[in-house]
Amino acid sequence: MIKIIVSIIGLTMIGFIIWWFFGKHEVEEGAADVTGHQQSIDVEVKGGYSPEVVVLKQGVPATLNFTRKDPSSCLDRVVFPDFGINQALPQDETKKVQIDTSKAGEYEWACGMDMFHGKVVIK
Ligand SMILES: [Cu+2]
Repeated sequence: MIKIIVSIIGLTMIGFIIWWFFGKHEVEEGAADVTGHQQSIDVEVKGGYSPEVVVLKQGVPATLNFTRKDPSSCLDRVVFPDFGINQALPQDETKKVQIDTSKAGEYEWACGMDMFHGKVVIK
């Protein structure tokens, strides 16, 4: 009887581990609004980034409007290593981050401690 219980617990844990590593964690994607020769998108910062993936049009100057609604100091900076951007995000203020869209590609951003991540896709 004990053996059966132990096996069931073991299988449940294995199942959980498989789900944790291989399960689909949904990624929210958003495309910037293009108006004339400008594009912009709002990104909410709250326990992560929403949307987490931002799609931009190549060659159109882009602005990401970050608004931090999370009191945690973990998210009080946003860093784009590829663009040399390290922007402070005061709580409940919207900070504009200009992105150079001249080169297509995927560029990651992160919080100041590199714990939360987002991505800009330029195409
Ligand atoms: Cu952090």
